[in-house]
Amino acid sequence: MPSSRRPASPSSSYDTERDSPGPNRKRRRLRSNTPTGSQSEDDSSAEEPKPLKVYIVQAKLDADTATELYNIIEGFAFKGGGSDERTLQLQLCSEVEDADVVVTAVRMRRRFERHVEWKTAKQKAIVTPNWLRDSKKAGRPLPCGDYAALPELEEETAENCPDQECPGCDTPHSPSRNPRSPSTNRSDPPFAVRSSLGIALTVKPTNAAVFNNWGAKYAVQRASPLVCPNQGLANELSILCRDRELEGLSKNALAYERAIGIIKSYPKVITSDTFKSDLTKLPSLGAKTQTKILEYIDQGHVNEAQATLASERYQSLSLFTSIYGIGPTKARQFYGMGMRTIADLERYYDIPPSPDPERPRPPEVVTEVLKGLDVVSGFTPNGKPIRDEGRASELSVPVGIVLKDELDVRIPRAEVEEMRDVVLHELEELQPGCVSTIVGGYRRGKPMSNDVDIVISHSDYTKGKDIIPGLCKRLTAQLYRKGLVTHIMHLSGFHAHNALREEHWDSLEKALTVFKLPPSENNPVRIHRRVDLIFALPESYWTAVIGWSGSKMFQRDLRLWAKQEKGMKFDSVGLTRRHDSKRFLPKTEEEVFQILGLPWIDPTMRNVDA
Ligand code: 8GT
Ligand code: MN
Repeated sequence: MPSSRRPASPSSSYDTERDSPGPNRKRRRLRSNTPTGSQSEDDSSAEEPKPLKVYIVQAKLDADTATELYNIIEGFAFKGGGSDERTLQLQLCSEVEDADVVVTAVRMRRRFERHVEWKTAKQKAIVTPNWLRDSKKAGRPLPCGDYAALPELEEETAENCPDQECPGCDTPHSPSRNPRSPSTNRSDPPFAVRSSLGIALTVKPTNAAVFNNWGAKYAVQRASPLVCPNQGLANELSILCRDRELEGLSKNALAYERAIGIIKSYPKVITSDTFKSDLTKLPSLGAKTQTKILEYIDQGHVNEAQATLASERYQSLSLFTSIYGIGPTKARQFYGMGMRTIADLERYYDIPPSPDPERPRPPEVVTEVLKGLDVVSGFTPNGKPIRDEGRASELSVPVGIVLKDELDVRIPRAEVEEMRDVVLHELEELQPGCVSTIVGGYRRGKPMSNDVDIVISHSDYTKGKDIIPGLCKRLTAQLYRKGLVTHIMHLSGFHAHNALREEHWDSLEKALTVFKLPPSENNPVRIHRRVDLIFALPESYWTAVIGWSGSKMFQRDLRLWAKQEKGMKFDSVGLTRRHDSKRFLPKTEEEVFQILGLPWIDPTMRNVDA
């Protein structure tokens, strides 16, 4: 709303929240004490009622039923919230482990076990499709026990049924092992639309017409939700994609990435009919990929993906590359030397093993082992950067190995926001008036992130040009002195913008760090997390936000689209016309799309990667 805009016109360029209501803004200020003017989606979760997480077992569902069920979930994610506390809030999961409720048409244990491990099944409510249909009719989640799909799990299903604790509902069963916060106090902004994940979108939602563009050539023309109706197929193909990456076959990997992108934006369940009528017409789906899709339609998995998953080589290479500092080439070298497990790597680097070989090192042991390693933090003990450019301070492989278990733990949204608040608090001390947006997977709606990415700039368009250079290093040094940043993996200086330079991600100032929140009453033990801080001049802010919001494939196609269709160059630093190097200075995120002649795609629909 206009009254909450910052007065000067340069700063208003940061204000994606021009539609944002006063109360939200106040809350945000209180929380971060920093003008996070551009943070648009992240405020929602603190007071959001959590949606019910639903996983659909596709086996035995015909295409119409599957589409019907996905539509129910989509419908209730979109329309959920508001002041109606009876509303059903649903969220589709791609992994059964993440779900509260599993919907299936399979009624026999033996058959069901082919799709979900029994151990996992016992911890969920396993219901028939009618639970979803009837809950939809009732406008609230009905007791799962009445809809148990498997006679063996009737009791568990009743017991594991999450209670949405909506005061208006007369839910016959309680108490719940999964208490959820009531939604009574929440007054949603009238414009707020929910993404398919139940996360409030305060940026403009993607226009409905874009959802029909699934046949378009570039991913930036299509809407790609985080979880799609053909997620199982996308996951299978992503195993093959990963395999090609690990083997250094980047061209083949890219072909799979493109196929996955198409599947991510295809809105119906793929069956032999829809495959024939729709997908065979797409030139970007090669014959090999088509065969794999047919295999999936036929048997619910892709043979080669399953064989790859089971192969020792794939397992070791995936494991090795999950360590920070090890890429596919190094991983293949280790494999060639006969190494297969993390224990092999630990012996090679002389790292003391975990006290309990069955479990990861506890946090205090991690800290102890790190102390014993020759760690290059990137800073002197006084907190002075050792070198300007990243290389010298890059994290060594042994540190990556020791941190692996902790860095593998995914970060829930609330903790992402907590880290953002801590970083911004320090930044405000150092330099008032900064603006920021949490980007990366968080901004695309991922419930759990692998790391935290924050793009930072200054609200004063003119003074920002002088304020931003060097600020990255100053902030990182301060965070390091305070023990919040424990390691620096990369700290890059500011480069002048070189409009036509190719082959680089970007030349923004950034610090790729390992971060640890201070202990709190509720969380006395904290673990290491990855945090990337990216600093952009005011004129680069929106391209940086788009660039770092991902997903990777969305970015790739954005660059390709700009180059091939518009004669422009897009990267996180800016938008330039190729023939005369004219630079555009977009003042909003939407303007970047407009300049590029693209429909607006909101961040939750940029999940082109599986
Ligand atoms: P995740 O962190 O939950 O795994 O998911 P993510 O947030 O999508 O992945 P990320 O690896 O943290 O990268 C965030 C986005 O930043 C990527 O989608 C990519 O498009 C963009 N990006 C840049 N520059 C760089 C860079 O130098 N390194 C990386 N890793 N990503 C970059 O614009
Ligand atoms: Mn990230």
